[in-house]
Amino acid sequence: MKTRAAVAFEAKKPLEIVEVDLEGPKAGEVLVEIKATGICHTDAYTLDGFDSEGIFPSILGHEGAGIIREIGPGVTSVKPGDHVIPLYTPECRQCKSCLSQKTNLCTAIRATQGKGVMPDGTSRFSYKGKPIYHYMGCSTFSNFTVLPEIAVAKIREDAPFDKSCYIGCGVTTGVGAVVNTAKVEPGSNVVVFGLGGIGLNVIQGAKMAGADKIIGVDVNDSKEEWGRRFGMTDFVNPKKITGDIVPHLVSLTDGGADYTFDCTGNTTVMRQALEACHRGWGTSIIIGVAEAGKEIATRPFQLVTGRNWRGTAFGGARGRTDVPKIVDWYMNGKIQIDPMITHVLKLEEINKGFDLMHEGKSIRSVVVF
Ligand code: NAD
Ligand code: AHE
Ligand code: ZN
Repeated sequence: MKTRAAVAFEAKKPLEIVEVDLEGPKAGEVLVEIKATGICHTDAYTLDGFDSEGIFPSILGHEGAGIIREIGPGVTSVKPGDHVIPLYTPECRQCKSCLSQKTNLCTAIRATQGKGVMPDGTSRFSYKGKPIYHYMGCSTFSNFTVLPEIAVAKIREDAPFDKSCYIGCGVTTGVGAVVNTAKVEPGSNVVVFGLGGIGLNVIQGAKMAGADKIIGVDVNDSKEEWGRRFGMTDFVNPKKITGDIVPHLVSLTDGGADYTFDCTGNTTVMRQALEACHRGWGTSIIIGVAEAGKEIATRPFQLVTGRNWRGTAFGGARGRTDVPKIVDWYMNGKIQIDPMITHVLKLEEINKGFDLMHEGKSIRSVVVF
């Protein structure tokens, strides 16, 4: 079939809207009509050439929601008409990682996913006879896409696509980092670095978990109002304080934070986030994705004296199990999504979504098909 898609033909070039060819689902795969997709900073990072796994030409996008239109042989867990959220972190429930119950990082199809192909080693997308690569196993910047059955979460049908798509990455990543990875306890002091599409969800997760102080850090002053809207109690712009940010945060938190979260992808910030943790127990969670080649550093003494450095992908969520529950949280009013979707765009306007993100003018832009 033919489908409209925004194709990343080359790094650092705007996406081009073209009609691509899409092969139908093979065994264990499903065809999904994408109804809406968010634009996450990770898409921009890959488009900008910072992703060591970035492959071109490809169809980016990993934060979508849509409807199953066709299933391949052997598919049993979903059927045409089901509403689903594509999962860049699938859940096969059979691999060593899934069975361990210690991680959400299913390994069933990770190797082929990183190479931009389906589990059989081939792409379903092509343009003018040449393959176009998949991205993060999702490629939601296409009106139709093919996914392995283990990489879709079936969700309730009354959830609006233009909001639920954000659960495909940003919401689950931010809220999940708090509840699944850090397991923030009531009364905790929390510091969130980077108040964008992920950081604001960390804030709303921390508020939901009963955190006491929730300090937001951002270089963009306009983010203060955003943070306060979701439960932030204090705001720090590192450019506006005198002296180093770490002692400033340590004094604001009576000796250091119980939990800090990096939602910037900046390795200097990651170090600050660790060092702003309380001696003896503070835990810093890395969410941000750093550019290829970047490394983190700190004095080992920071860890010897009891600070913990951890990371999280997709908020530690097991997609097929946890995503439908997060959709329920949204539908029941336990978490907010609507105010964070600042821009709704047509596919033809998708490059504007990237510009708004780089200019710090959006929280989440959503493309509706
Ligand atoms: P975003 O662009 O919406 O937000 C980033 C925010 O960080 C902005 O408000 C920006 O002003 C702020 N910022 C930038 N540099 C800063 C600095 N030096 N100090 C303080 N604040 C700074 O991006 P997003 O969509 O929220 O994504 C945030 C990061 O999370 C990205 O690196 C993205 O790739 C990553 N991410 C990771 C996962 C995961 O599973 N681990 C999932 C989604 C996104
Ligand atoms: N491809 C990059 C790594 C990018 C990365 O860490 N991605 C996160 C999700 S970001 C979503 O917005 C993730 O899921 N990581 C775990 C995994 O298996 O990719 C690189 O450095 O090569
Ligand atoms: Zn993302």
